[in-house]
Amino acid sequence: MLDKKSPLPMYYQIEEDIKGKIESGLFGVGKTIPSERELSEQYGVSRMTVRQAVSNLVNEGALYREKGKGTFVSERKIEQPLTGMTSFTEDMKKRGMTATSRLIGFSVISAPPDIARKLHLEQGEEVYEIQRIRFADGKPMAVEQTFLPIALVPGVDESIVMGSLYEHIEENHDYKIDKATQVIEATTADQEQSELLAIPYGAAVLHIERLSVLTNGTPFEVVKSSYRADRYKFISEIHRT
Ligand code: 16G
Repeated sequence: MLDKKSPLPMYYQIEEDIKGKIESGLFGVGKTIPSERELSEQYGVSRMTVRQAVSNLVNEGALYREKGKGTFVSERKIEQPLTGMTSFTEDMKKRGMTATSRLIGFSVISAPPDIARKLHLEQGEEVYEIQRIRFADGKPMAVEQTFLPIALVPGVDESIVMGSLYEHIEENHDYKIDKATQVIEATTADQEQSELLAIPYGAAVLHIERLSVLTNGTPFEVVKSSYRADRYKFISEIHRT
């Protein structure tokens, strides 16, 4: 099965082979893969080589280990294109999944300096601070902290943010959402995030900050979110012009 004459290292060939078996469904999601001993016999290589291949796949998120139980196939990551500006609710609908939210914070505060600057507000102007856990088919995907100027979008309440905020903004106000600037950074889960997202403390998290603007040029939201890096990847198409 492996090409011993190939310049590609053995562990790499094993990784590709295991990935192929995951793709084809031969190794099912949530199921264990064969043990190191079995794999080393099947591939005719040392256990060290197998361990390296498996560890790389664990680091990539394709597999996960459970102490004393073995190595399992992870769920496929959600592939989020970095092109259109969509809402969480729309993203899930497109994939045939159901979006739900748990509200963990809803308050009116005077805008912190960085938020006031980004939303072009005067010092002391009030914003809603909304904290939601976003779920896809009941599984936690992200924690979002949203800041919205009250003067621009008055009347937001807890029941509104349990649904789609973008739908509310576009359907209940004379606004059209235009665009956003987004910054994505790598972080690790702190204690709170690990509890909210049901991931281990220190697990990889993608921190995203979005500043969104209406078609009339007014910035209307700052969102700071933490996405599970084991469940999400962001894809961008780039052109060489
Ligand atoms: C997405 C956006 C978030 C926006 C939310 C609205 C990112 C990183 N975040 O989660 O900025 O507030 O959608 O979703 O893409 P909703 O309309 O379902 O409330």
